Amino acid sequence: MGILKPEIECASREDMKALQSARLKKMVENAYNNVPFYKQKLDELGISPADINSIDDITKLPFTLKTDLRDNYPYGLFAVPMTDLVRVHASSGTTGKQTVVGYTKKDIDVWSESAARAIAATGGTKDDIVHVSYGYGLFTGGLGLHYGAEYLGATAIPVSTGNTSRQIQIFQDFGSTVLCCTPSYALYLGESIRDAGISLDTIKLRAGIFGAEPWTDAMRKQIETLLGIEAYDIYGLSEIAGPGVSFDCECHNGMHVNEDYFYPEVIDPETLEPVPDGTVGELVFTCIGKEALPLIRYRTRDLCSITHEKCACGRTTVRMSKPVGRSDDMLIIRGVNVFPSQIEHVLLQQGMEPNYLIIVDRVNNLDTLTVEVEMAQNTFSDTIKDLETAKKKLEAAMQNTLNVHAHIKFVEYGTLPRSEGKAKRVIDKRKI
Ligand code: DLL
Repeated sequence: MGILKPEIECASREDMKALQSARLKKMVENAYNNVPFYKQKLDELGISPADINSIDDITKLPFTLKTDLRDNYPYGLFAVPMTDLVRVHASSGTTGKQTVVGYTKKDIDVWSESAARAIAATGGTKDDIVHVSYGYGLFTGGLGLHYGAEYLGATAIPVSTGNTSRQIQIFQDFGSTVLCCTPSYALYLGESIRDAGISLDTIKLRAGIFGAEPWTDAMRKQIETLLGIEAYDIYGLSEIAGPGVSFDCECHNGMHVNEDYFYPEVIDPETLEPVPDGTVGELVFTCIGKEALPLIRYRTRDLCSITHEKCACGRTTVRMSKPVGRSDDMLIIRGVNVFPSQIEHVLLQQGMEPNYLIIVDRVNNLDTLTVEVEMAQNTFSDTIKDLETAKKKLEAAMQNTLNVHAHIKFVEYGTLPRSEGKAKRVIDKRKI
């Protein structure tokens, strides 16, 4: 159902490999000739673009890390001059600085087509009305699905996040047929519709495309019942493109990777050696179809497995399992990526003690973030008013850096657990 580009999505393994080999060769030349960071890395390893002739040569190439993007902030890894860029996006970095990504016109096309394949896989056509409730802005969710819908010729409604009653009114009045948002927000929307006593007969939604955070099959069933739709998974990360790196088909048996643009590998995060199909390891992508940011073997930190088995839907593209965790400490709170190191950075910047505890929970299907912070030893005599002011200031600073609300709770000096080894800074109470 809904295969947008059958010549690619159902290609034989040989044809796919030939395409990937040609594209890898071209992208390595681009990276080597235009990104000093890659020239230096390849020179150090004694590799030249001429050594890369097949996709199997990819293991000769070095890995790229999120810290490499930070060290070359903001534009240092771009392979094209700024004049060729038509868009930038950004995602959370591990400290105060964001990870910046850029796109040429062709890159936007590649990404839009990738997202369009995901919408088509739900049975989507130009007759669909695609209600986009992912955030619009530096986050890739909103504009990614928006351009995907337009690429398909469907009608995009750029609703963005929040204002739940308005979202529901738009469902009813604009005739939205496909909903795109985080799975936790989809659940919240479904419950709000139920609790308001609104009949599903007044809503035309038939499918949902949910991602940007982990979710379970149990959640899928709940969302499907509450909204009367079929729910599909979509995966992506800003560094590689945004939503549409891989997507769910009607078989719901792993997400099809758009591997003609984003070549996947799974490695053992300790030895960095590739692991066989079916074994969980860290997912690594090489952008073989992009011009502006040709990342080589980018370590996503997402843990999953892949399979090359042909899917019952007819597609032959590699499928990845739902990510089962991360090989770093990144948290995803309401779809926003948060690193504990960012929180620590803000606390120190604001002159606080580096004794803190991050507590993440899910209340009424919405994530909550609380940061317990120890007051300095001499602050016990502060008035409540002073504490309230300090709390507000800290909450504003957190919001600025994290892009998500953190509830600050001051606790008395010396009350947070001290650890003799690696400090346990995060308690995640969500059961995902
Ligand atoms: O979350 C892009 C996106 C937007 C994907 C909308 C899907 C829908 P980042 O903000 O860079 O990009 O976060 C990327 O989010 O490395 C995963 O850890 C996690 N993630 C994304 N999609 C899924 C998913 C967007 N379907 C990080 N299931 C990734 C589980 C996901 N985790």
